[in-house]
Amino acid sequence: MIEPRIKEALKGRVMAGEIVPEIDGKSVNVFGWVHEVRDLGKLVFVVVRDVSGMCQVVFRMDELDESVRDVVRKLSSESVIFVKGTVVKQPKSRLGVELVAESVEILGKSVPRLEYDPTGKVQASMDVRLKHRILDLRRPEVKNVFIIGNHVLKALRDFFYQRGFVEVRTPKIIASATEGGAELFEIKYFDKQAFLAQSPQLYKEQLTTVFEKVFEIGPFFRAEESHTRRHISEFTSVDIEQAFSDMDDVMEVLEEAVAHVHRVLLDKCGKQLKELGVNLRVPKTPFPRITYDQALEILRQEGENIKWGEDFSTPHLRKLGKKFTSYYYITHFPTEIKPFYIQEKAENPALSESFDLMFQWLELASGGTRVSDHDVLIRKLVQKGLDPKMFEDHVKVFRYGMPVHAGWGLGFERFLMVLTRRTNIRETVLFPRDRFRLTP
Ligand code: AMO
Repeated sequence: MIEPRIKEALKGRVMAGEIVPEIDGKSVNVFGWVHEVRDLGKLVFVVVRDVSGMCQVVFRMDELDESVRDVVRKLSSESVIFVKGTVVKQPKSRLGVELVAESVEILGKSVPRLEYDPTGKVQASMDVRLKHRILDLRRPEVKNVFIIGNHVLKALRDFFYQRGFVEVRTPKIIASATEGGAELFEIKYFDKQAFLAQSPQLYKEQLTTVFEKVFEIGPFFRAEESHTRRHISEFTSVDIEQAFSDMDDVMEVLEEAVAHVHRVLLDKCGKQLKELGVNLRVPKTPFPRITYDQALEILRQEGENIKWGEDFSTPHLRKLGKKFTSYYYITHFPTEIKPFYIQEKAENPALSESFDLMFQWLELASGGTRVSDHDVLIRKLVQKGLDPKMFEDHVKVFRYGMPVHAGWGLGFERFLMVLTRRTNIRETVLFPRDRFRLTP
């Protein structure tokens, strides 16, 4: 229960970000966290932070009751407080306005000394930041990444709904691997062995026979041994799959979705982008497309010695990224390096109807036209050394009428990295999980 007195006061709550010179003279109630205290003796300045932003509160100690002064002296960083006061225009101060306090109450006490400084004044390593993640998240620029992420998710959903996609949720506990066995988390499922899903791949394909166009935004799991700035063990995949479509159709959906997200962010997140120092521009569609062969040729001209059929390494992609400075597609990878569910090119089965969406050097999404023929699927499973019997629940769907279909999976965190210009994927996850991190 909230005390009736506080409940009443909350009705008159004004957000810190709404304390502007234009409301000079107004009596307001502010609720938030103590971001910073500067004690100048007769004047005590307290920066109060809430979800909307920050405001500066000034306590003119000489004019306040002893009981209020007592509380002011006890204020510690990150305590939750309720301040009553009057808005006063203050051209000299940074925000041009102050809240002259009449009273203050501590509603949630914080320890006198925090293990981590959420003002961001003290530089901290990524490890230290993640160890104290909840305090780190309170830093405005850190929080901004997630406010933007929130708008990205909504923009994507709106885009898919508008295009007639049905949102689906597929199992995260599964019986066999879909994206190769190496990166699979094994779990105990009662008396059986089970795995955490790496992607919704097989389910989303099957569901095109019900809903034609499906999308899913959900958590997926990869036992990533590689400890890099772009790999995490639990990531969010944005997946689509659509019937009666090939790779060109879904590449159009992907680039338009990406452009739509940029437009929405420019409209809704100007403040957050500015605070992060991001100058976002809507990318022109269609995005440039180069084939695997063309990319190989470019790299060879740069002196790289890559055999046809090899996947590109990070140094290779970094070289390509110097030439392609925004979004672009690499298409038609060798069949050998793509999963069993990707369709081969009819006129050259060594190449596949596949694509990756890149931003400079970073792979953001991959997708393609899928195998839709039952016998081809069996052949491809066998060629990859997989036992079709293990995939019977999937394979049988191909005996019940499977249309030509295509789709892609976009790594949400990597996309958010690009949109917010972060260089480490961990900055885009509230509580990241990686090879060495399982808490907090
Ligand atoms: P893929 O394995 O390429 O394709 O994954 C798709 C996208 O998901 C993101 N991603 C990751 N992000 C962070 N950490 C990871 N460990 C991680 N692994 C993958 C990447 C990647 O481009 N089923 C196919 C997609 C499809 O064809 O529809 C798939 O999973 O951004």
